[in-house]
Parts: sequence; C-alpha cells; structure tokens
Amino acid sequence: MYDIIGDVHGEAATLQHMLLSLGYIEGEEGYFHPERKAVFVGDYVDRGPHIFETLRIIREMVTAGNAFAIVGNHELNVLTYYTKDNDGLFLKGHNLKNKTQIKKTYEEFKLDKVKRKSYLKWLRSLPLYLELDGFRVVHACWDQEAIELLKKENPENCLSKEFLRKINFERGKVFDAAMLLLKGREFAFPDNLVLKDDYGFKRSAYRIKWWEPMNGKSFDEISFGNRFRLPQYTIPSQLYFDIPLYSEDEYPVFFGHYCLGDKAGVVRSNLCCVDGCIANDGVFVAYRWDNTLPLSQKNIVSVKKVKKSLVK
Ligand SMILES: [Mn+2]
Repeated sequence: MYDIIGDVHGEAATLQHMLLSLGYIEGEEGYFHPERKAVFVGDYVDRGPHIFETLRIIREMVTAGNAFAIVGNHELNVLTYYTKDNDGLFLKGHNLKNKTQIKKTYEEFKLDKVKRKSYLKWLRSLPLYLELDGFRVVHACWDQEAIELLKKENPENCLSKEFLRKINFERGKVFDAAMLLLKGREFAFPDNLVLKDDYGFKRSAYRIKWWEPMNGKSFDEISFGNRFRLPQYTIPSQLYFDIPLYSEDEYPVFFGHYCLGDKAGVVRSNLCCVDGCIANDGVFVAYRWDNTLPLSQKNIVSVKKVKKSLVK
C-alpha cells in the first residue's frame, strides 16, 4: 500500500510530522513503514525554510526503496536555472523574475555547492510521471497523448541535462508535453485581464481543469486552484480548445500543484489533488491509498504547519 504525499516546498519539519503521523519510523536509512511506501508528487524546493533537509529526507527514502518521488514544476525551474545549454548559457536566464522564483532554494544552495550538485544530480534522475499498482501519479496533469509522446521521446522518463537542453532548444511538441504534465492546463484571461502571481509578476492565464472538455462551460466553471472568481458567462466557442475527457473508468490519478488549502483531496471518484498549500498558510495533505475506488475523503490525512526549527 501507498501514501501519496503532497507538495512539501521546504517544510521539512512538517514533512517529518506527517511521516510520523502516518506511522513511518525513522531508521538508519531514513524513514520507512513496515507495510507501506510513500509517493511524493513533486515540488520539494522553493518557498519553505528547509530545502536541503527536505531533499535529504526524501532522497534517503527513495534510495532505500521506501518511497517514490516525481518532479514538479519547481524542480524544473531549479534544474533549468542551474543547467547550461551547449553555448554555455543558462537554460533559464538569471534575471530578477527567475531569481525571485527560486530565491529560497538559491539561498540554501549557495551555502554548499557540493551538496547542491549532488541534489541537482538526483533531481535529474526523478520521473515526470509514475504508473504504480492500479494508480497514476503526476505533478499537475495526466494527459495520455503527452505521456505517449514522452515515452517515445524521453524513454528514461527524467529531466536529464540532454533532455532539458533538447526541449529548451526545440520548444516543440515534446517541450509542450513536459510542461503540460508539470504545470497543467492554463487558459488566457478574458478581455486581457491581467493579475499578479504570488511574487508580484504579471500573469495572463489561469489554471483550469484538465480532465473535462470546456464546451458549454463558463470561465469560472473551468477554473481550478485559483484564488479568484472568473466571469460566469459561457466561453465563446471561438476560444475553445480541445481538452480530452479523463474518464471515470480510468485509473485513479494523484497529483499536487494546485495549492487547494483545506479543499485539497478527492476531486472526483478517480482524481485526487494532495496539494494543501502548506508553504502559503495552508495544510499538508496525504492520501492513504488502500486499493479501493471510488476515492474517499476519509483517506485524507491533513496536518498543520510545524513551525519549530529542525531538531537535527
Ligand atoms: Mn507545482
């Protein structure tokens, strides 16, 4: 059995508290559970106070075979920030916006370059999506077509330097497929409405449901994981784009990314978002998978932020 654990974002003390609450024990090779394995949905870095410690806990568990971990968009940001292209330029320019996004990670990483290198190497080895016994895991969006393309074009299923350089250079379909999995689907705001993100930078699109078509829905109905309301009039058909239906008969998908606060949990009978937005005054969420469908909110475990500094 598995426990699927939401976005950690450097909240290592809260992560430890969650693992203990779920019955994990700290052993010589890190945390483990006698009967269960943990599955982490990505976004270990940025925002919170203990990035190295978070990475240490998760890497130990993965290395010992007690957990699985995939990458999120924040790992992608950090990896592209520290990876150079074939001309020696960083894949993600070191400008104010990009620096601000990874600020917390950057501040810890600059203190220990050996550790930084070692964790970056490990992050490059993590998968973009997972298919385990009867369920699927991805950071933001499960899209079968994108996954089929990635299976063909990136059979290693990780963000290796070569793969990052290639997609960054081409900016083609494979790049789009990887972005879809890690960032989800977004839709442009109506009427050039512009909002600012958490860091104060402009945003011109909002996050939408990736599992059902938008035909006949309003701007507000398709919104998912946004803290603002959108117009309630029907989206004009000229603006539609094609979103495939993720049917209720398909394998359950567990994902993070959407910062749902206390609304985190079961979204539909076979969909569950475990991101409770812990780094932004939310909660830290896990789902105890027991091989049964429909998914149930009873299997959600939620803990509050542990503010104390780490014991170690
Ligand atoms: Mn995310």
